[in-house]
This record gives sequence, C-alpha cells and structure tokens, in this order.
Amino acid sequence: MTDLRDAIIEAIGAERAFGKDEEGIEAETDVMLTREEAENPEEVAPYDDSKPLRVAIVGRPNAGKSTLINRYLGEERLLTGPEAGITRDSISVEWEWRGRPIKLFDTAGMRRKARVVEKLEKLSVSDALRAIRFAECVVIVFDAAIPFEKQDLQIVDLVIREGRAAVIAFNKWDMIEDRQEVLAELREKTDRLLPQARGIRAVPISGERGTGLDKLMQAVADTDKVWNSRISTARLNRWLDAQTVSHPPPAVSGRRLRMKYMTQVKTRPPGFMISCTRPDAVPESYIRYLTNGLRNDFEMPGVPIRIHFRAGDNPFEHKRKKKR
Ligand SMILES: Nc1nc2c(ncn2[C@@H]2O[C@H](COP(=O)(O)OP(=O)(O)OP(=O)(O)O)[C@@H](O)[C@H]2O)c(=O)[nH]1
Ligand SMILES: [Mg+2]
Repeated sequence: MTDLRDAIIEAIGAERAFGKDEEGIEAETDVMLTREEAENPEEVAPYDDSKPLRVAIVGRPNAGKSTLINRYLGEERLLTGPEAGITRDSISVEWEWRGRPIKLFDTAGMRRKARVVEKLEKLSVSDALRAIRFAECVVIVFDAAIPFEKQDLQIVDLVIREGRAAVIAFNKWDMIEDRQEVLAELREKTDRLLPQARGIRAVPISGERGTGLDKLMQAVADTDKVWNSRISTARLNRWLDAQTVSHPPPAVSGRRLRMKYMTQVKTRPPGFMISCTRPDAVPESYIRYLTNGLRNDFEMPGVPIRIHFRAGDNPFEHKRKKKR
C-alpha cells in the first residue's frame, strides 16, 4: 500500500493527491469503459441532458467573467468592476438552465506567469486551476475589446490539457464594429495555433447586454455531450480501415506498421486504444492524422482526444489477464 501511495503521488503530484475542493471532489474524468460498454455503446444509458453540470468560467483579468455569471443569475451577486483583479478567489454559485442544475464557478483572472509577481496573484491562478479540475466544461472568456493574444490561447490549451471540455466566449461583443472580420480572425488563429482545439465552439456574447448567453449555454451542453461520447468498436474499426487505406502508416525499419484493431477505452474525455505491430514507433505526424480524422469524422470539437497504442490484438486482453 505504501508503494502504491508513493506511485500515485509521483504520477499526479502531491498537490493533486492531497488537494481538496470545498466538497472534496473533482470532476470524474478518464472514466474507463468495460469491454461490453466499448463494444455496444448504444446499450449503455444514453447521455442524460438534464444531469447537473459543473461549469468553470475562466479567462484573463477583466474579461467579464463575473459580469457574465451575474447576468445568468439575474442579480448582482458577484463583485465586478473596471479594474483588473476584482475576483480573488474562485466561488461557486448554483443556477438552473432549462431545468438543468448548473454549478457555475467564477474564478480570478489568469495572467501570464512572468507577470504573476505578487504571491496573492499566484494563489489566485492556482485557485483557477483547481476550479478547472472541479468542472466538467470550462468556458474561456476572451475580451473582444482588446486583440486576443497567445495568452488567451494558452488558457484554452491548459483547459484541454487538463482533459476538460472547452468553449470560448467572445465577450464585450457590443463594442465590436467589424464583427464578421473579428470572428473570422479568431477562428483562423485558434485553428492554426491550437490544432488540439480545432473546431472548438466560439460564441460571441455580451455579458453586459445579455446577448448570446443562451447560445453559449447550448454550446456548453453540446460540448459536454461530446466529452461523454462513446463510439462503438464496430464503427471505429470500419473507420480505422478506411483511414489506413487512404493514408497507410509508414514503414519502420523496412516493415510497414500495421494497425489491427481499435476501440474506445475511456470517456470524459474520449480516449482510444489501437493495437498495432510497433506501438513505440508510430510517428507523431501519423497520430495527428488519426486524431484529426477522429475529430472531424465523429464530430468531437473542443474536447481532448487521446489515442494510445499497444501491441497485441485486443486492448482488453491485457486488462483481463491482470484481473486474474
Ligand atoms: N462593454 C462591455 N463591458 C463589459 C462586458 N462584460 C463586462 N464588461 C465590463 O468589464 C469590466 C470587468 O468586468 P468583470 O465582470 O469584473 O470582469 P472579470 O473577468 O470578472 O474580472 P476579474 O475578476 O478582475 O478577473 C467591468 O467594467 C464590466 O462592466 C460586456 O459584455 N460589454
Ligand atoms: Mg471577476
């Protein structure tokens, strides 16, 4: 038990291993599927779109996060203001959207690391990070009134790396004149700089005027559904065949890599396993090709997609042997 404990701490870090939120729970992520669930996802309970949802609102300081939540609640519950750094600690509020219980986490604005000088600010950022981990879906609020930079995209990247479903809110839309142009620029930049978030839902809103807010929640609900999605083994293998025919895997030391079998092994976010002849030799570019293909063909924008490779014919074999 001591060895196991040490291994866990080493794998996820002491902070996560011992950290607690107000309720002591984090969002359930990386949920392993059983072989039966992977093969016949249709028979598993379908996605329940009335289940409670935890949504964190993050973004740089002054982007309008607290204003957005106040607008959803219909009251001035949270402190807002023109200066950056008004919210210092994350706080959660209960709300309901179309009969669905939603827990909204307001967070302190996140700054680039180099600028995080004060100790208090450092704490605020790690606090926002904790809110991201407690949430299932994360809304990243951009301030459309100032040109968005790498920093905004870094926050999106962080959310995806943490394994969460992500949606972008393009706030202060009321201040934008050339709307088409700005939106096109945002989409182009996101796709180019963040291929791991390709197709992510980006919704223009005005927290102050209350426009676009229902669309934003719809995007959150849709993305959470994708985050929970399950694809049957049969469909995946048909897809893998087509994919490897149209673009065969490269040869490694004179022998072509063979992709034999594919199945979804995890959900929240979706994770896949491919059995192949040389799992250690699959090049990054081919993994990207498969990941992008999955994202497009099974419509999974705005969620992390992970593919693991292993030797052997059946990815569940290893697990069964271990259990014995
Ligand atoms: N024009 C316009 N101003 C907005 C909008 N949303 C928020 N603001 C203004 O932006 C400023 C910052 O709003 P907050 O809601 O406090 O921003 P925040 O992201 O919570 O900021 P921190 O807590 O400091 O990180 C306030 O002066 C708001 O009135 C919007 O949709 N349009
Ligand atoms: Mg705030």
